[in-house]
Amino acid sequence: MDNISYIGIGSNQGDPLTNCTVAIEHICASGHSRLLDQSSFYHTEPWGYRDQDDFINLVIKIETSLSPLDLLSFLQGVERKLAKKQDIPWGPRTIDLDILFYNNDILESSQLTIPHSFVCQRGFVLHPLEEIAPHLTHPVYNQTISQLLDSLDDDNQVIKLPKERT
Ligand code: PH2
Ligand code: MG
Ligand code: MG
Repeated sequence: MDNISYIGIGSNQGDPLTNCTVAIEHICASGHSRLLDQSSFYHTEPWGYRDQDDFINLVIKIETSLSPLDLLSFLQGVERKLAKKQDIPWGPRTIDLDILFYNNDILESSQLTIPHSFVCQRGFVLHPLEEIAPHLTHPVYNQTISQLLDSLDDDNQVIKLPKERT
């Protein structure tokens, strides 16, 4: 299990806090991946398609023995188990699990792009990521998460929830 990956988690359908928590439980129960760290939960305004409910977002850090593509299919399986519905691009989601980083790897294929293409443009990713990995360096832009957040141009609200409320 010597690969480190950061996963972005989001939900805005049903009970988003529970959906995110259950997704993390699935990841922990897998045997091939271990939870190393977890940000707070964040209440976030929808990015992209605006006419939908607010999201709950967070970021976790895991250790995994899976390759990037195997990790992707595992996470897609968890999304299916939680009955992900995805009719509108950037629209409502029961659960969305995105690989943000995988080691220091840069990977571009038809199935998977790592680092995730939109890490730098989205406050709902950068804020929780900064909480647990401020010094992590983006391998393409060679800037830390804190530096990327400083130059972020996204004014959608991102509100950190106090731990006792989650
Ligand atoms: N996910 C999307 C589209 N828009 N907005 C927020 N706030 N959080 C998300 O996780 C999100 C989004 C599609 O993946
Ligand atoms: Mg997403
Ligand atoms: Mg996704």
